[in-house]
Amino acid sequence: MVHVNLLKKVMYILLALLLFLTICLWKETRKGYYVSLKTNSQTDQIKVKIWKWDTLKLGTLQDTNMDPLPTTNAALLLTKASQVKAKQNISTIPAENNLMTTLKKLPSPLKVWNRNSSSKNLPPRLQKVRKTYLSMNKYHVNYSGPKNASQLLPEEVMCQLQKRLDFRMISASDGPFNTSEWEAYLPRRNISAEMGQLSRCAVVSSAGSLKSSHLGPEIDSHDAVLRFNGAPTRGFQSDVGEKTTIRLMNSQLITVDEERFVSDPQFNLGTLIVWDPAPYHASIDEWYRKPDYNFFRSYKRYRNMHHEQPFYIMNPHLQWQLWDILQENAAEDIQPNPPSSGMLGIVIMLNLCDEVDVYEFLPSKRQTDVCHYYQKFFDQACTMGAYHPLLFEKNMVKHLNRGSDEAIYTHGKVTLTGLRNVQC
Ligand code: NCC
Repeated sequence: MVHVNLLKKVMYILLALLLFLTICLWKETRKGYYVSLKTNSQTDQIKVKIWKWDTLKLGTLQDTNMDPLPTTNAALLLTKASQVKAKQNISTIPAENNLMTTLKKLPSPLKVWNRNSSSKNLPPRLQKVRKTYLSMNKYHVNYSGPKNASQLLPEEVMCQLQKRLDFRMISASDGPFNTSEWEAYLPRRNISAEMGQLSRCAVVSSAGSLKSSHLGPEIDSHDAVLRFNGAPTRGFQSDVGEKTTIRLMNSQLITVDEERFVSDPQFNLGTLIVWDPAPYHASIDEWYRKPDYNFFRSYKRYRNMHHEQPFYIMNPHLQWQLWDILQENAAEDIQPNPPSSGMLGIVIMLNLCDEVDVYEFLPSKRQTDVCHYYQKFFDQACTMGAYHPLLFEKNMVKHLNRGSDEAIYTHGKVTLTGLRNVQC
């Protein structure tokens, strides 16, 4: 009898402990980036993600990559001051502002992305991952150009993007694709002719911070919307909208998840583009012989089923042309791996549209450790990068932003000028 009572007590204690841990975990999922510094050790324990194209363990981030911005109420009061700052591409609201009395009464300052974010401010584990990729140099990068030689002005960087990026997709005239078989598979029209001249476009990152954003109607108000990989709209319309004009996918998705890719109707909408990591500055022949993921079979399978849907293969040169520009403008060595789908999608839309709004690529006030808005797993590397040089991509996008810091803070929104409107 004594034994049974003791067992009961132990079970109650264990149940209470389990309940406590569940509540802690739940609270962690709701926690924003701005308070995450205090909880690094907790979040470390719940890291569950394995990174793409590799199995390196990831870490937490620290908030030195974020510039201070006043809290929402104060942000309204400070709009003018920060707009001036935004024009100057300096994110910090000056402390000497006479609204400081108001600010003092508000909670500690909140932040937006700092365009000079350094890998030194990443948590040790992410720093280690970056270093491992640097020494691994899987794609044989032998870059010898300038590095942050002189920080270019935003307009100068835009000119670099305009002049040096080749936006052509693979066509039947490209080396190994020059066969009658491939000619039958590849879309006949080039992508610019297919899409036409677009005015206002939206790029929707897959970040967890889109959850509860209510940005859906705003996103859908654009002429064209680009989404990534398997990011769904169904069930998330109020936060991410439902319009999908272009879906950019990595080759891993369509190869590894082939059955889902060919059967899930969400992929049957809009124009599809697939990209695959290629060796640094490799010829199309070299890459074709040894793609990172051999996605050609699943590409053909999908094309046989949906021949009317435009489906392009990205020319592998684009990823490294973009990478070179990212490296040139970074103050340190960036991961020698291709840019993320996010950054590639941004430059595709810059090429097709007059103006591009990018959502939650630079995190808003909703910043969270939840990786995607459509899944429940935690990984701060989704935002800060591990395999992809995301940190440096975000620095560049912040540098190019024509919008205000408030728009980043409230909407996670960055506004960029389309490349055809850039005077070089
Ligand atoms: O996660 P992913 O990206 O599909 O996200 C698309 C783009 O959104 C931006 N993003 C995402 C999450 C977040 N918290 N912050 C962000 O800024 C990034 O710019 C990102 O590129 C990819 O780039 O293709 C990636 O793909 C996934 C995965 O392969 C696909 O989702 C298919 O399942 C990779 N994850 C893994 O391999 C585990 C991810 O590394 C990069």
